[in-house]
Amino acid sequence: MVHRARMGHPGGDLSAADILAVLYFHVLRIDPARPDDAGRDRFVLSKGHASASLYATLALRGFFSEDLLTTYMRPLSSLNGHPDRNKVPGVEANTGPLGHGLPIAVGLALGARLTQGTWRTFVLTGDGELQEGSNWEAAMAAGQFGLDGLTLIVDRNRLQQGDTTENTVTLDPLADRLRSFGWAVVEVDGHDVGTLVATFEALPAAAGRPTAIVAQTIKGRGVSFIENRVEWHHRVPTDGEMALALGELRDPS
Ligand SMILES: Cc1ncc(C[n+]2csc(CCOP(=O)(O)OP(=O)(O)O)c2C)c(N)n1
Ligand SMILES: [Mg+2]
Repeated sequence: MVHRARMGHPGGDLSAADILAVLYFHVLRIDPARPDDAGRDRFVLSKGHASASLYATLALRGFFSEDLLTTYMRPLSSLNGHPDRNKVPGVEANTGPLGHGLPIAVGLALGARLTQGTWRTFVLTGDGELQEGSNWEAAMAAGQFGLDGLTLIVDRNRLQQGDTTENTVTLDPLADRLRSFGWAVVEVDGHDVGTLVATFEALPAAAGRPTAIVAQTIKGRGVSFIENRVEWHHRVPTDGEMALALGELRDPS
């Protein structure tokens, strides 16, 4: 999709892909035929620049035709660079400006409690994204309200747009920081599907607390020359790189 559009964020797409697959194919109680069902689990992709990953997942899960993916970021396509809930079935919140998904998710989780709703709320943020202060205000509120229907997944790939997170604004000790805000925190390999499944099945990690899953990931996961390379935050593959990348993704050996 990124190759065709000549735009996008392949590094962040690939680091989140395994998490999205586990969520949409194993965890979320959703029905692609009824994307607005009142009782559905809510998932907010806060790192909205990984829209290609979300759209591919939604299409494979049956929310819309895979053919639509070829229109990614074309003028008048519903598949914009940043997801729009008014245009794309299955998209829960308009995101892209970083730092807003967790505040929205806190509201959704609190809404479930206030209306006796049965839905659970999940939100995926980047790690660099956590440098936005709005996240910490929301994290404080979630801890205060004891929102154990809320799960934050942090895509902890240790890279942001131009450098490592730790060279920019240090996030560590991230797990301890979240714990000090009242969260139960689990640290996992964000590409180990078995571990991710077991972690989601054991939610909430502690009764009466929101859960944060700090998912250790590799930006650009699955393509050797993209993995851990900061420039691939928003580089576009050449035709040759595209063929190499697809070859590696099809045959990881
Ligand atoms: C408020 C805001 N500032 C800047 C940007 C531009 N931007 C898009 S992605 C990105 C880096 C995000 O890094 P991270 O959260 O670590 O995401 P990932 O590594 O998973 O791609 C930036 C600065 C933005 N989308 N929103
Ligand atoms: Mg990152």
